[in-house]
Amino acid sequence: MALFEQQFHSVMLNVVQQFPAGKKRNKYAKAASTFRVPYWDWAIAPPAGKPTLPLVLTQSTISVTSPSGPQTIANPLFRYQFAPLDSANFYYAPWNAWQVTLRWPTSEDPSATSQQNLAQAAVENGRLNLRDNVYNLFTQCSQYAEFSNDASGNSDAGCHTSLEAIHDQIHSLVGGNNDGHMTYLWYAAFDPIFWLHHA
Ligand SMILES: [Cu+2]
Repeated sequence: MALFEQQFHSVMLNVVQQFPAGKKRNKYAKAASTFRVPYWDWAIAPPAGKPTLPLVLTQSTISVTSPSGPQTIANPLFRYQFAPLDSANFYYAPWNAWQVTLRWPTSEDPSATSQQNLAQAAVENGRLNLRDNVYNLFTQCSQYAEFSNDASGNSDAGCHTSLEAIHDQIHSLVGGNNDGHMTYLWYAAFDPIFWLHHA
C-alpha cells in the first residue's frame, strides 16, 4: 500500500507539472502535497440518496480536468484494462481470457461483463452485518492477534471474528460469483477497488 501510494504520488507530481504555470497548477500542486490514498468505509451509512458502493467506482466514464482541459475518460476506478493481458501468467480460465477486471461477471465466458448492480446490492445487504462485526470486534476483543487475523484463532470469548475475516467478506461481496477478480487472492489487486478497501 505504501509503495503504491508513493508511486501514485510521483505520477501525480508529473501530471501537475504538465499544467501551464498559474493558479490551476498551484492548486493541484498543493493538493498533491497532502495526497493520501483515499479509503472506502464500507461500514458507514452512505450519504442520503447515495449508494453504498460509491458511484465513482461503478460509472464506466468520468469527467476529469486534464492539463489540456476538461475531458471525459474511461473511469480508472470502474475496472482495470489489461494492457496487454499476459494470458500465460494468468494460466487458469477464465482469468487468462478476460481483458478487464470484472465484478459479479455474467458468466465465465471470455465475453462476460460486470454486473455492478449486483455488486452494489451485495455490499448494501452486507453493510449492517459488517458494521456490527467491526463494532463488536473493537469493543469486545482485547487480544490483538485474534482481533487482527484468522490464523490466531478465536479462543477469547470477545473475538468471534477478526478484521481479516471481515475484510475477506468485502472481497467476496465485490467479486461475486462466476470468478470476479476481487474474490480471489491472486487476482484481487488488479481491481482498482482493492486499493480503496485495503487503505
Ligand atoms: Cu484483501
